[in-house]
Amino acid sequence: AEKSARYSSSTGATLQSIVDSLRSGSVNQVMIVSGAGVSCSAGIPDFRTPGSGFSRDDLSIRYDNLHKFNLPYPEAIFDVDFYAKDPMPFVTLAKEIWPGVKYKPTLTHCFFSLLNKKGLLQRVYTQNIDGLEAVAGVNPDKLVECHGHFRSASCISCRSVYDAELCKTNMVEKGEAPSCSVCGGIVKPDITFFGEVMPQRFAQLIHDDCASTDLVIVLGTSLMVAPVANIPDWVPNGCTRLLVNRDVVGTFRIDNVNDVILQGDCDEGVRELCRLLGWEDELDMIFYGL
Ligand code: CNA
Repeated sequence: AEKSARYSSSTGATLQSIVDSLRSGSVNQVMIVSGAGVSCSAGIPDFRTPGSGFSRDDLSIRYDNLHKFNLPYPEAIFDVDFYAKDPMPFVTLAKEIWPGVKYKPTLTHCFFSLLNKKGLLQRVYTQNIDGLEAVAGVNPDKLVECHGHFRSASCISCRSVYDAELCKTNMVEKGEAPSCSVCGGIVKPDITFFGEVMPQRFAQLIHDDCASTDLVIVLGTSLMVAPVANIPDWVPNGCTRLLVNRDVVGTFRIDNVNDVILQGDCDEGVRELCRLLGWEDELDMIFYGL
């Protein structure tokens, strides 16, 4: 794995100042903003990393069954109009990533859980739909799954609720999208596709959370999908922002006084942070105890 390559060299926030403020308790409302990169080491590809993403060639490497679908572009798999015409690419993916079926949380998910356990977690805003935050032990009230989840399902035409267990049986065991018993439309789990409205929970919490957070940590996201991409810009002026990512993304800059950047693999960055905090053993206990 890559070593975390860069620390902020500014006169403002540093990795050490973050460690000190977490240790002293002067920072205790930590907001996490995360994306597909935090699940890569679990074996779930992200959208954009070459060689492991959702491009047609990459899909054929990762998923035996997906290459035959000829997705016109990677995001089509989460496009509601595309799904209406051809549900099979998403059904095939859903079969793979349905929470509890195949994948286990990463060290980074366990870090979220550790913050929760220590009473320092304000909220996790995740763009992921793999459910691995909850599997790692993050409390449901600390979690905002910005792009939905697999625990409920509905018809994309008339919005009637469809039994989530039945949806799972259809998709995971039979490999097909169920039809709505009310209108005959196509059903899907309540994963927010492009062109759909986000879960209300996001709007209910984001304003107050941004106003009261005292540290935002952004991990494993390209910050390219709004509105989650804008969260790091909504925190109060002077709030420290830590980025743990392979790429420098969004408005993070090495010379911003409030920004600290750990460029590289997020599991490595999280381990480094926990080592400095003296939390490494507890982190490993959660990870290896799962
Ligand atoms: P993205 O656009 O694919 O960006 C991922 C980011 O993470 C990139 O900047 C990568 O460089 C970085 N990255 C990749 N691996 C690592 C790693 N090991 N350590 C550190 N950084 C890494 O993904 P986003 O989440 O930003 O895009 C938003 C979409 C992708 C959301 O709507 C998701 O639902 C969707 N998605 C989710 C999953 C999932 O649930 N696991 C998987 C693939 C896509």
